Amino acid sequence: MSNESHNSNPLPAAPLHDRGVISRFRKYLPITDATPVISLNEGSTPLIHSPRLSEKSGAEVFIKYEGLNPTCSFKDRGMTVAISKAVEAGAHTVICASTGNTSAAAAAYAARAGIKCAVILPAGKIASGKLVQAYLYGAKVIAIDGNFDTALKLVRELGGIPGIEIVNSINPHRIEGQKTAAFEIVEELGDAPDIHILPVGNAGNITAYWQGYREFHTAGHAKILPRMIGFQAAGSAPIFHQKVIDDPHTIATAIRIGNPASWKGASEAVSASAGQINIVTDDEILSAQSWLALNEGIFVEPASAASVAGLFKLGRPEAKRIVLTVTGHGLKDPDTALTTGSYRPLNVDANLAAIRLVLDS
Ligand code: AN7
Repeated sequence: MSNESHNSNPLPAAPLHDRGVISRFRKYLPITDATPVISLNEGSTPLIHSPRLSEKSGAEVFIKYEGLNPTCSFKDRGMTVAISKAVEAGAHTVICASTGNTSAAAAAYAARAGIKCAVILPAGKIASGKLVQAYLYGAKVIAIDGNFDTALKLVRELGGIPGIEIVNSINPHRIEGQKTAAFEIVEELGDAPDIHILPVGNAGNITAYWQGYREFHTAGHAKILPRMIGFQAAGSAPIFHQKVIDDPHTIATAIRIGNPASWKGASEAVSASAGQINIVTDDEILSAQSWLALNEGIFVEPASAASVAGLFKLGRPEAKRIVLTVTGHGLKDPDTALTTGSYRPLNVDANLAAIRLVLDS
């Protein structure tokens, strides 16, 4: 076949092997010619207009659907940078504490890089979809009798060992990668939104988005800066209460964190942007999760639904455009939905008449 036969293809000739956030935003990232790019084509997630949330809130509402990253959470954006830099530095092993999604992303990118990965997790508190990812990607899965905060403390102590790199968000390369979500939003909307809402756990993501928005503002790509509004689960809300929570609890296990590593970054984002840290209850989270699936066809995990519950709590805030980040896919945690909802199939006889009866009811 001659080359001419492809001339009708309208797509630009981007190299097929080079489409992740590092290649797209290289000049804003700590990447040099010496950095091997470890990527799974993360990023470029859909920014989905939500007619029903727009109607309810009186603003144009868009959902940044981060569950459509390669490991089904926003963590992939930071992990491509953190693992690439770890390989550049000669690491043979990466390690992280996690409530689940970070461990899935670390394990996948380590597999891709051909290095080892160990993850330290609070025993019994990891959603099944995340755990099975860590196993399949080949990580050493270490479960401790303690919460995320204890796991992170242990990981910090392991970080001094040569050849071992920590890939929690205390690693600044994680934040660098995660800020690319803000870049994508500005690219699509042509500016920043008036308000950006997202769930807050360890507070790395709110820190990263704020950094991204500021950088694109400074570069002249965005005229405005958004108010950053973060939602914590009511039982795991150290930033909201301004004190460490020793025994955090919430059904949204991803954000079951009592002493966030990026507490300072979140506080800065909130005060510099005239934003806020607020809380939503587990009941509000669960009903927002099913509301979003039912009304917009978007299934997210409980922690991600904190954004939606948060917008409901804000009501009709002063804003023309609002972006909500939903951080992880609903299939990460099918068990919570199945055990808290009252879902069961309608069992009928295997004949048309019986099925028609159900359809008509
Ligand atoms: C779906 O995986 O902390 O405020 O160890 O998985 O940046 O911590 C996960 C956090 C929100 C909170 N939504 O983000 C981990 C972990 C989902 C998450 C958060 C997490 P940060």
